[in-house]
Amino acid sequence: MAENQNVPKDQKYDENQIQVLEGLEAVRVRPGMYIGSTGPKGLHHLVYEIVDNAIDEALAGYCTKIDVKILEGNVIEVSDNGRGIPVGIHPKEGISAATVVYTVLHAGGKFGGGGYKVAGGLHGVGASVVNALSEWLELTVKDGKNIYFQRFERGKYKEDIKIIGDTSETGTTVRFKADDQIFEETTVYDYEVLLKRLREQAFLNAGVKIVFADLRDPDNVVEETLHYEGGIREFVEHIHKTRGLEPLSENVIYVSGTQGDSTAEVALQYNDSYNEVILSFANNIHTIDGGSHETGFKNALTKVINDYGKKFNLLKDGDKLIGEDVREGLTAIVSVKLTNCEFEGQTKGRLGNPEVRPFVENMVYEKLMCFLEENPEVAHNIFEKSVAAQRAREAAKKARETARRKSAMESASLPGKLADCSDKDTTYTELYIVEGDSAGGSAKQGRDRHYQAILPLWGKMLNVEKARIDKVYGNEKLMPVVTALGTSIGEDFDITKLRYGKVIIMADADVDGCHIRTLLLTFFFRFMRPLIQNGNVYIAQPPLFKVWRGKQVRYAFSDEERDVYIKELAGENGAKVDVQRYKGLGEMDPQQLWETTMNPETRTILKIEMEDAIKADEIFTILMGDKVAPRRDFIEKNAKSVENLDV
Ligand code: TSJ
Repeated sequence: MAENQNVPKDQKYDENQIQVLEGLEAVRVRPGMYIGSTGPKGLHHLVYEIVDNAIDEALAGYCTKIDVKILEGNVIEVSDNGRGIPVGIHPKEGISAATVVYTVLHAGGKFGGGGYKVAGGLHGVGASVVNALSEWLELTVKDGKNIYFQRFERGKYKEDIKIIGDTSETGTTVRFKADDQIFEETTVYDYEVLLKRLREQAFLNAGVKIVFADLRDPDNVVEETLHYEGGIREFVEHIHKTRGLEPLSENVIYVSGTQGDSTAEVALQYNDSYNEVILSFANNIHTIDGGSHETGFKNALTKVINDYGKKFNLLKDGDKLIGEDVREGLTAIVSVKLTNCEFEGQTKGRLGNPEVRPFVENMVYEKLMCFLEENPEVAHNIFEKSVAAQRAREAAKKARETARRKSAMESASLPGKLADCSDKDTTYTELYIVEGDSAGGSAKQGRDRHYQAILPLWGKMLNVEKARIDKVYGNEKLMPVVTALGTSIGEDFDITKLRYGKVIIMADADVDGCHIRTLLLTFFFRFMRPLIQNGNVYIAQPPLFKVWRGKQVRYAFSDEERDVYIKELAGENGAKVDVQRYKGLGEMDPQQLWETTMNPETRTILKIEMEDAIKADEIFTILMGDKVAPRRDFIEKNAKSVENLDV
């Protein structure tokens, strides 16, 4: 091949090529360092990374539409009608700038003088990382004159970028296939996961139009246009609508401001629930653990409602609303865009930048105060709601004190049904929360009583959705969990009092089990959040099948695994293999339960992350709320997982 690009033209080029290949090789050796994981999360991250670049072009004002397609074979295609990645020779690298973007680490969007002010990319790793982790990637650029094309395989290219036709259009198209050598678990995309994130991006970048299509099944093509001129205002409306929550005012309140190159915007609205939903973003990245922008917003909201109350003599002297009071039933989106974001914490989920707190705090205080003064009716509603929350808080305090007195009288007795463990060291003690008496019985007999405690759950489900925290104190299903854990809840929560290092929810794989998991996770999320943030909560993974031939036994956790074991045990001559499907934990004897689900040497347990808890909380709101339409939508969408749910 005359134009083989791996044949050096000069010394400088040769050095560059070696560096490039070493760079991308590093990505393939440690993909987790660049995209977090090589599981489904990392796989979906590839798409975000590419789409973010197209969104940057849209935000720069050069592109009006972004197409995202899942093609047959889980190939992703992202195209925009922007200017097209520059194809000219990069002065430093000596090759086309577009090629640089795909082969040099951290080159995305930042090359040349025309870089963007606000760097995109989830962690800004860029297109080269996607390229390195793709079995193949094809780039097409249209510059209004020519169509350019280049193909890469696992980050390497044989041919330079070349003209393959002419055009009067402009834009960039990328097609790639994730490498199954890297993404060993799966290279199959989840439509709903991508949809959720693309929709979020469309809300966060008002006016950007994303057309998302799933073309994998020709008989069932799905397409959705995500285009919100109202931006994060519509995000708030969307949350209320999909969760079946009734807004308390007609319009979403919206405030925004700029400081230097930074911008901040906040949209908020109250609803008829008692929950707080605040989603914060920095440079379009969800800051799941909040940070300075979220703190600034919360401080401003508390101050503005208190000051409004004082100013208009609505608040009695010395009375004060606290943050929890003013956030009851609030849905808010906080979005900041900065030239330089510092993400902190173990999972980089918190915005650090200290200067952002006063910026957001002052902006929100001033603009929200103006709004409240101009809209006294809305202001009064918010104020009344906050005062009602304050009263409920007082009532909860009384209930708490009663509960405390009671537990003191009962010498802090543990729940009667708890089968406690004998050891106390939380580095290895575990509490299994088990639904169902028969499963509870097996678990008690099967456990290692030195470090495993069993708490069977009984009693009626509390509708946490419509209950404030004071109701929890009287609930017969949840109180034993609270007492067994020893931490108390809400404001009183104290992780140092936690009696077990791991809290493991063990429930059946059916609808009731799903219900109880959702209830408990929602409960932990709302009333014991640090327990989840600290990584103490787990879900047990009982097997779905027992496959055996004589004395040879295998346990399978999926249909696929079951089939593999059947083949394996049947051997060459296809001997008879028995299969039992476990309908519930109760069908396993204590020894089986120990072997498959409880023995730390052989079991799998799933650690709950904040995202899982947030999802459970959303599902819970939908399932328990009193609106029918969102519940029906949810069940229709999730028909497979909640087949027999009877509502
Ligand atoms: F990142 C990527 F390469 F994967 C990618 C980039 C993927 C997709 C679907 C689109 C894009 C992209 C990049 N769309 N538009 C652009 N624009 C530029 O790279 C660009 C164009 C012109 C100028 C200029 O200063 O003239 C500057 C830039 C950064």
